[in-house]
Amino acid sequence: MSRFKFSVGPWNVHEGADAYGPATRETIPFEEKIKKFKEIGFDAIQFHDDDVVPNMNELSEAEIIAEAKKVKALLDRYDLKAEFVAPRLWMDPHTTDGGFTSNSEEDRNFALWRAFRSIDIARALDCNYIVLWLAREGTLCYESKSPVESTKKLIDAINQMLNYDKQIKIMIETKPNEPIDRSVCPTLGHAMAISAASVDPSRVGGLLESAHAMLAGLDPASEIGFALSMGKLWSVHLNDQNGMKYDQDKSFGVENLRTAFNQMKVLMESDFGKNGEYIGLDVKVMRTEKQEGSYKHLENSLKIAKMLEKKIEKFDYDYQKKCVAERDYEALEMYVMELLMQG
Ligand code: XLS
Ligand code: MG
Repeated sequence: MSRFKFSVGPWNVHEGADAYGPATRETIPFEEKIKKFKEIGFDAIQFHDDDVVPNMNELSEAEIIAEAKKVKALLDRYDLKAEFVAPRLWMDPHTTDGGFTSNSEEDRNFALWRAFRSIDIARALDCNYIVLWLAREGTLCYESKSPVESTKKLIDAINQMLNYDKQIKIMIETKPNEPIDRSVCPTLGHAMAISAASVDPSRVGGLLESAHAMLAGLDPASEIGFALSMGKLWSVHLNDQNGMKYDQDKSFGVENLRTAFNQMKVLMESDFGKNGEYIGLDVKVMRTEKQEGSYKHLENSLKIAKMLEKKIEKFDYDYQKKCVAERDYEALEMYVMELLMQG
């Protein structure tokens, strides 16, 4: 048993296509994924707006809500909650040059329309959290947008969302690059500043994805700790990453075990989850995996998170204090390594 509740998104089970090659596995129907997530031990589902209502651009606002209610009934059937809804602003022809910070006013309005619909969908799923992964909010050609104006446009869009619905809370999922070259909001420090500049800072927080912090050259445990210190870490996407290259979404802990240990440790020390927060996984199975292995990375990541939780329960804080008092950090480091390597 874990002290944490865990969440996952339907996109975490995918067909294996990448930028250089086609799918390697069959598509698994939505309901089958949901059923399997429950069996594996997840408590909640993360959604993009069009995971819930696939053809939403063609539907009226009332039709979108009606469709979302069908998904709510499906979740109820499997005793699962919705953790958040995120507008998928990077896939649409309207947002080729970004959404909230696009140079086109028409496209900015479309992005806001999708953000408002995401709020409606979240409400229909009985959930108050919106995630903004700001995939294309930044530049490909640096001189095409002003960093000052882009930041103001982003804050303005967030304010409009906060005013649209007084209950919703927005989590900014930061990432420094990919698909964009330079992001407007690359780290949780930026997210906290945007929160402070918004009309209601108490409703704007952050979501840290381990791989995204590593892509910014930062330690994910420190990013988590920074937002926790402000009471603004409302979710995490645990996964792993081999260095500063393309976003890999590897299973949690498989590349950087000590870093994974320290992410779990800071979450446990801060009693993360006490306000109902979930530990989210945002992992992808390898492209080489066969159809029957489509969920292995989720099972493995959950197992690793829970094994680390057990390790941290054994962490000897008295010994840590003694090492700190004697400034014997070599001894402390070796203690951590032994703890990690012992069976
Ligand atoms: C992509 C993001 C995405 C978000 C949800 O890198 O992690 O999967 O978590 O929009
Ligand atoms: Mg993510």
